[in-house]
Amino acid sequence: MAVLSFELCGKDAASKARAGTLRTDHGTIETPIFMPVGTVGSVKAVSQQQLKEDVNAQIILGNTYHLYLRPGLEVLEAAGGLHKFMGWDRPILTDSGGYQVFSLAGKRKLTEEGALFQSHIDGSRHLFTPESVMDIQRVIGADIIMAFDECPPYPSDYAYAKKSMDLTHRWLDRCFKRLAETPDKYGHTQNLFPIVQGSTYTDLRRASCEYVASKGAVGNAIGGLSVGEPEEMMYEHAAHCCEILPADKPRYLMGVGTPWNILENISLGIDMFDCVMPTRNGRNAMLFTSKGVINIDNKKWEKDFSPLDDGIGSPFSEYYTKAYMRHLVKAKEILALTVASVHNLNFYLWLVKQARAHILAGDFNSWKNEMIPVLKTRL
Ligand code: PRF
Repeated sequence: MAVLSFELCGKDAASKARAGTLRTDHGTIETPIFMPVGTVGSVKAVSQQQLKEDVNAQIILGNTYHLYLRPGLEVLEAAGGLHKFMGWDRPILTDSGGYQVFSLAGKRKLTEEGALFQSHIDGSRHLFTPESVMDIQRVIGADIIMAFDECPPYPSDYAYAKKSMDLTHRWLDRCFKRLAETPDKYGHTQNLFPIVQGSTYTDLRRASCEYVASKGAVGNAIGGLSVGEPEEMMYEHAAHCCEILPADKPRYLMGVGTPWNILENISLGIDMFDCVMPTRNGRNAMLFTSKGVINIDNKKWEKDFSPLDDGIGSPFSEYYTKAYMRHLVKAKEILALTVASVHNLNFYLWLVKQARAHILAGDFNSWKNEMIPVLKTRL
């Protein structure tokens, strides 16, 4: 059908923050946006109904690496793609697998051709190439698909970072070529986002942004940040990349981050985020709220019958109390995982919605500066 379009609808007065509308064949996304992570075609502990009705997620993320290994392409193709398989008719983005190969797989080897790796599930051997990763993402059928890249670890020396970035650029050309040679499979358009790399070197980041921008993609991503470097360094590189990447295209900062990371990066001109933090930390008894961070394991919550969070306008987060949530965790009830994950996602989606409203009102920057110390408070 139609390629992704992006329309800017407002800008903050005192920062680079923007509000926009992203249109895909599976619906519209209001930016800035946070995308819940549904690695294997499931946002862990959260049902698709809850994602729609409680969280109101506008887009979710899946992982090529995991979906390729399980359930595998035969099942996904027979299902008619991931949207149908999981029963999700809103937009989906898939990460390309490069990052997961390096963080999860057993033995792996990088060559010009691609990445050889051993499955973390059964040890079987596989080769991902830019071409195969495009073909796999065609079968999965996400609305936004990511280029195959290498995310160098932090710290990386300059020579390694440059070699890796150059390889990512050559892989990017191969991704675009393969995508152009293969048709959309399921009647909706799949949109390829290239990924900027360059580790923590300003000149490499510049070169990578310029290379990526020259491709004229409908959206661009920044990878290789939030991999252990100091937060200030992440902001510095994100700001630099935002200056070079085209202003009229959405910018996606991959794998970020804490609530305050998200607000800071919005102020620099980032539009899209994903992170396992709300779900993973939720499963480990950490709750993000509009008043600060809660470790629900703590005895201080034992008889606190106030709502998880009454500041985000969410009936779900007002329904359950802190004392009850603590009890679920202590009793190791599986409901604890769901309540914590749904609440944390509610909070993240509330946060970006507030950010958008403040951008449109023109007072985002002062709101952000007031919010950040509150969000960082340990309750
Ligand atoms: N590349 C890809 N996915 C990613 C990253 C990356 O650099 C990151 C880094 N924060 C998260 N997810 N393909």
